Amino acid sequence: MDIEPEVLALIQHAKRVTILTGAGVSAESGVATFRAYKEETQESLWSQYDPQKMASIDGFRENPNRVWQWYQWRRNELKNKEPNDAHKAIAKWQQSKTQNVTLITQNVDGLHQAGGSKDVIELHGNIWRNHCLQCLADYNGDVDGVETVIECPECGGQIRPSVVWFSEALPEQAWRDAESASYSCDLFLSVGTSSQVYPAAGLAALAKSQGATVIEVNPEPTESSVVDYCIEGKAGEVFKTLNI
Ligand code: BJW
Ligand code: ZN
Repeated sequence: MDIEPEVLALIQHAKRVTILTGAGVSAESGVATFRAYKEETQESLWSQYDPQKMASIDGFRENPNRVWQWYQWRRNELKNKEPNDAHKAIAKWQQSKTQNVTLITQNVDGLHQAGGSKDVIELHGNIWRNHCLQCLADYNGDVDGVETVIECPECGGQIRPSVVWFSEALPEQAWRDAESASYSCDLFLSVGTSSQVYPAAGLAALAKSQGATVIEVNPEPTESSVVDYCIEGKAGEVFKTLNI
């Protein structure tokens, strides 16, 4: 795959790089994305499941076991998934002595960490963690194979996956860190995200408003108006070519 020399130079010479990743970065690991793109053969999650039923507090209240079982199914699907070239290249890039690289992800799958990234700003939580809906205490018990909602040992409330559902606030510290990394970078790389879900999708505009160049990596360019350059390709292939 070819990357324009001008774009390559921007990537190689930036001092402060902020990367925002989305489900597309895990696609080459075999993880389903939420929204399909036109050449995709794999079914996307939202083409099969209703986000209001599966990823909202109202959906959970209406039928907690249905939502819990959906997350158990997704955890099961994720169990044998491995980080791909994009996860690994980003982790290696974060070790750079000459460039400051901050990683923000919307993904809940933990594959960046599995690929070697130590510092990951997780905007939408992590599917491997659980907490109590009522008292908010973390639940650290083993949930493997558990098919009905667990009661909180502290207060009897319901245990839910520690991910951010629609209409819920993002974790405060993660959001603050993401904003400041976007505000202060000279290159903002948006990788494998449809840029449709806010507030994460607004970070590129924030970076741009402070003078950063915005580069997108996506096999299908998004409609985002703040993107300066799009590298049209799959994240794993693009990062392999970048060789950073
Ligand atoms: C590849 C590839 C390859 C494929 N390589 N690329 C109007 C304006 C502004 C905001 C709103 C609005 N209406 C409603 C809202 C609020 C809402 C929102 O943004 N909705 C939009 C859909 C309109 N946002 C929220 O509710 C957020 N909270 C909030 O705003 O609180 C304040 C508030 C409260 C009340 C009212 C309003 C505001 C919370 C958002 C939480 C999102 N949660 C989810 C589920 C997480 C848990 C779980 O995993 O189950 O997060 S939804 C889902 O979307 C998931 C993702 O992180 C997120 C983003 O998706 P992502 O990562 O972009 O993936 P896809 O699938 O969309 O795209 C994949 C891309 O990869 C595609 O472009 C492909 O082409 C590409 N690709 N293969 C590279 N190999
Ligand atoms: Zn509790």
